[in-house]
Amino acid sequence: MSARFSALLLLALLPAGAAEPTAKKEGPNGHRLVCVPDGEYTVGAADYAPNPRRSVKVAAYSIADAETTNAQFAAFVKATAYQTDAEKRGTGKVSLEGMADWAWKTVKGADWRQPFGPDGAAAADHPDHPVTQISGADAAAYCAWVGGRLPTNDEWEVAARAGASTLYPWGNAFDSKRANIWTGGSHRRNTLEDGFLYTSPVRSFPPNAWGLYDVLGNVFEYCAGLPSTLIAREGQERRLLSGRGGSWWCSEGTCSAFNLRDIGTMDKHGSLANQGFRVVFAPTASTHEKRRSLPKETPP
Ligand SMILES: [Ca+2]
Repeated sequence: MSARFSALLLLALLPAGAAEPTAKKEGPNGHRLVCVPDGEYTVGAADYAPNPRRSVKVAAYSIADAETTNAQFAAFVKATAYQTDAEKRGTGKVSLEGMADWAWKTVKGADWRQPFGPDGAAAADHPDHPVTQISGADAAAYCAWVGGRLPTNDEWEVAARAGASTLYPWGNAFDSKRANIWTGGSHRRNTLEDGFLYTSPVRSFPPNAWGLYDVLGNVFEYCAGLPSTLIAREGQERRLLSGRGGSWWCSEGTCSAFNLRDIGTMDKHGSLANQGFRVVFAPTASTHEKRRSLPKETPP
């Protein structure tokens, strides 16, 4: 076999999307970015109609290695005086330990500053937790301010998989030490197997192979658009956005979407204590380039 032929054969055998992200870059407003090279990647799951296994092409992009935090959202609000949907409405939806499975209640005064209402913990006391009570519109507004946007479903899944074709980034068996979900038979009681009742500080669990934290659990992450496989009624795509990765509220017996294949749906203007987001930037985003366009109030 000639050396040239051997080299061609080797190239043909390399899997799609073999290029891997290099070192992280510092992005604006404290975001640490993983740069994903353009290429063809495998997403979805075999014999799974809502998200079938297929090859997708994505252009290069950078994605935050963590969910957007209370501190990062606070910087946005300080600079812009932005009011979230929950603040305008005066209510947010809350689920607490002791409530029945699937039960959520509408709480007056529950918004990103007080995700569980006036009687609950204040976001200001948990700056490194993911911001919640964020609607899709709120998430998009933050992304625009910081010079980014919400990920597409393909972008989210490519980065969350980091080359894995399994149900979880680490394999096919769930491991409660690797993600913050709801552990226990029901929402009446949480066994705290993963150490956290509600949200956890971002980066509390091991990252995936490309260095992304909390791709599963902690908060549901908005993605732009709604796949056609999930549109049950005409016009739903105008009202709903997709959400990925599950959250602290997700349990085996309720929302079991804490995996790489399931795609949830969330109301664009809904505000819940388990909804947050992760930002995507152009591949060239860097601290230097982006900070010049940010308001002066942005912290270093
Ligand atoms: Ca938990």
